[in-house]
Amino acid sequence: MTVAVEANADGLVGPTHSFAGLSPGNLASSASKGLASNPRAAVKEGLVKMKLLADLGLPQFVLPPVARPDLRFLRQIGFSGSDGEVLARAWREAPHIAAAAASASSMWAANAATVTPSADTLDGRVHFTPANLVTNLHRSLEHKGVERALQRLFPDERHFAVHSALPSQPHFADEGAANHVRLCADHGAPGVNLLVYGRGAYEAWTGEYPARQTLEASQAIARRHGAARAVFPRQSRAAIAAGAFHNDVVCVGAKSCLFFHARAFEDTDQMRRDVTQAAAPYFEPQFVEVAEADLPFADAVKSYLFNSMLISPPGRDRLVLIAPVEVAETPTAKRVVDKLIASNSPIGDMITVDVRQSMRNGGGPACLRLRVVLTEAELAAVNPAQRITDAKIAELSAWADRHYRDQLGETDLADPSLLDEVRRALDELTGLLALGSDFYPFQRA
Ligand code: SUG
Repeated sequence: MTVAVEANADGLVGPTHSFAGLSPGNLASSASKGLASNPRAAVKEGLVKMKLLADLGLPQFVLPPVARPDLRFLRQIGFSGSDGEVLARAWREAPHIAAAAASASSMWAANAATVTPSADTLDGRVHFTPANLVTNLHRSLEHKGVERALQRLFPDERHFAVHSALPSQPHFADEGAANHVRLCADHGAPGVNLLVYGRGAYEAWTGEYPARQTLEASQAIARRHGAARAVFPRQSRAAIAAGAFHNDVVCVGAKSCLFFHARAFEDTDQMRRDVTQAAAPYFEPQFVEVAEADLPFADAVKSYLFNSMLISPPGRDRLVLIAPVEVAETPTAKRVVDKLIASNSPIGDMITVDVRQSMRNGGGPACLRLRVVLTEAELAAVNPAQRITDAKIAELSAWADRHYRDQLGETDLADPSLLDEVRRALDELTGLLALGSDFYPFQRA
């Protein structure tokens, strides 16, 4: 068996981080609509989490934000003139669209792509498909920039295959790794890939909130990645109706452990059978199911317990939850974790992180990271300038202090000087992360 490790690439929060209420069915996003955000605090919360993971011994990388506001998109829909004029007209005539064009939503790297590690692919490379995120306008604007960012981070085609997104239309609605869990005995050993979907492309969807992933999208990804041992469980309709817009809001897995709420899947028994069967020659899955009586579904969504990262740090024999502080503040969720730690479950510890700025938009610790299992040779081929070290954290914090505002309301988003501020910040970032001086569209113009 090849030895491999779990690495994470977190989305760096962009300077336009805001609360625009852009995601129906994401209860936190709707509840925060109109609040003033704090981009500087947001980017720092993310950096603290990245440093924690690096200190725990997991290779940690950072993904640059996509450039916002998206001037190309605004021009595509008919706004013209200088960049300043385009923005001013868009905010005046179509504020909802202007807000979408300004969103810093590429920070949620779990939606950047679906990743299949080399142990599970036909050609022995790590495969990435950027998510088309077609369900929400603001998110549908991310995938081209994300593809470019992934090419920079994983540049060596002998090890990595960075695909383009699936066709951008509702039949192939795809939200990336937020709907993917990989189970295995060891990271380098053959894994079972759960690709969780919300609806079929050809069925009528009558839910109040959108189901963001189709079965057809998940199947297409498994096919193009040459992914072995793929299973396709269905997310429960009730979970989507109650605010679980991605499966990673109610389920997380690591190694052979799948930790999930009893209401996460449409047919839990079927999911258990399919996963057990696919894993059969290699390992026995450990299902840690949390009952409604122990954790009401609303508390699961409020606390984001299942949006914890579940990691296996070197030197620890049980898994560790990297949970949002909201878990410690939600008595039912806290009790569930205390019980798991005290018993001899696969989960042996919890460390909480404060990512409240992201949480207010429905993004917990697991949303902020793209998990990538890498062998030693693959790890050596990743862009080293994007690796998180203490020095990189210090550089990025100082950079954020120089460029980020500590308050951003809707009127600030329309402020023409914000565009210049953002461009200065991103231009400097391309140097800090060795992305090249033509990385962003505004640098190529
Ligand atoms: O797609 N929120 C994101 C949160 C993504 C969370 N990711 C995972 N669960 N993996 C979304 O709904 C809100 C932006 C706003 O309302 O301004 C937003 O896009």
